[in-house]
Amino acid sequence: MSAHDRTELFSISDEVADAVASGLPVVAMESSGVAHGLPYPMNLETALDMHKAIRAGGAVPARIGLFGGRFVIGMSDAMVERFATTPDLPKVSTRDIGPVLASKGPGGTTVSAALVAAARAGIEVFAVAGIGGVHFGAQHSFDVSADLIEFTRHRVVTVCAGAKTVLDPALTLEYLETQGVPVVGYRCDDFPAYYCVSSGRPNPRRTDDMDELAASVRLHWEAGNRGGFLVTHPIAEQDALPSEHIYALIREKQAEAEREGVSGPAMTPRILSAVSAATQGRTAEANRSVLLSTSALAAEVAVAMSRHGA
Ligand code: PSU
Ligand code: MN
Repeated sequence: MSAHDRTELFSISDEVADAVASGLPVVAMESSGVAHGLPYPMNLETALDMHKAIRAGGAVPARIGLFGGRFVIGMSDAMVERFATTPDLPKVSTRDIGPVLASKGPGGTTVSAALVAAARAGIEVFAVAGIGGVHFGAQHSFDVSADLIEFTRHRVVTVCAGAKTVLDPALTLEYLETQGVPVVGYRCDDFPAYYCVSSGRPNPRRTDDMDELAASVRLHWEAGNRGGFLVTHPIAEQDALPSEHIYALIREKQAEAEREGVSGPAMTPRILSAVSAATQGRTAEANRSVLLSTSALAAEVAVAMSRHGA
């Protein structure tokens, strides 16, 4: 059977399907960040370096995207390159899945849409630099990422450096608490903020022990919970950006975008690219660093999870 005939809708690469079937560690990733997160060719190099970091940690990388009317789980390097060079690749979050599949066009999955496919494929660990969450001013805009909703729906562990710096960390953590999604800092006290070490808020919990972490996840699920689990770990200190300066810049860029009428899914990419321009690309370097470090940690988590059985 070729990699593309396993099912109509889910095209799982042979390597990923075999690893899942054998209980070997697999780490899933989104593809929206490949298209919208970094400039070419840095986006391509970083995406492929994430795959290498996951392999070096002993797990199989599974990049997820939409292509030709299917969910592709375990995108080839060539397909990643295609996504990295497609201008205006549609950003696919949960609500967009059906329409973009029907269009048969390509789509970069956000964490939300990629989690739907990862769970369906039986992948238990997901890596991303910064999750989507509750935006500053959400009391008025109602802008809450679908990522948070999908964390409540799937038994997948997401390893991240907290929420993107454009988000309100306090409101994001409140939402996760309400929905019963555990947030555990691995060897860190503070809930990180993507390219800043700290969001200024603590992680609700911390553990320094990988086996205890894997056991916590298994027990969360064995107890009957159907949702996900967040593991956080910050960007390396030497690559991090100063949080006061970045938060001030983000407030300024969000206000500018709002004045220009930007809203909805365009908001996150818009603020991130404005901040990147204002920092002469320093956020791009930081983004690369944190994508690689969360990928490496996600592989460790996947290895520990597979030791702890399904
Ligand atoms: N990385 C970026 N820009 C992005 C994203 C990642 O540099 O836009 C995507 C991620 O896939 C994340 C999503 O899941 O943005 C969150 O967007 P929203 O707030 O619209 O749900
Ligand atoms: Mn949004």
